[in-house]
Amino acid sequence: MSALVGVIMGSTSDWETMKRACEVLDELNIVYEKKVVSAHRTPDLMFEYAESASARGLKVIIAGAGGAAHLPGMVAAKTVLPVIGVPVKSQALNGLDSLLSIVQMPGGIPVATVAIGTAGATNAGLLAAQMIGAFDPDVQARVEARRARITAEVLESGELA
Ligand code: RP5
Repeated sequence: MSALVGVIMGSTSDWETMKRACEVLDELNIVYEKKVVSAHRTPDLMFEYAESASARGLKVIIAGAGGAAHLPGMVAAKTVLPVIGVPVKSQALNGLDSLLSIVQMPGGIPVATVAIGTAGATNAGLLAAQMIGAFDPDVQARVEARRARITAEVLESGELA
């Protein structure tokens, strides 16, 4: 089966964060592809990736970047697939730069922006799964089962001795 989700990131240094999105997709048995695509180091690859994404069968793109994080917005400009932006925590400004770069898209080209860092990457994986689940009952059932498991774990751990 061809990949439904494209997970891209600006640098190999983003992988420690972005692997959380991939772990969720693995857990929910959703086929994805992962690749380093840099807006400023490999701009031609970025355009080619975004322009061909829909025809290649992708349904959602998760794009993570840090600093002047233009990758999610630029990819969103070249595809009508939903793009989820993950602000990677930067060293200089703790990811606030990444967050603002990704979230402040001018009206017309949306990027669904999640939290800074690993929590955001996890949620990006879940959000992509929920988007696919809206049209695929099997995927939706797996997302529901994951939610139920987390709820049960919290209820159990909340019973303090
Ligand atoms: C961005 O610059 C990447 O997304 C990464 O978060 C940041 C730093 O990249 P490296 O210098 O570690 O390759 O393009």
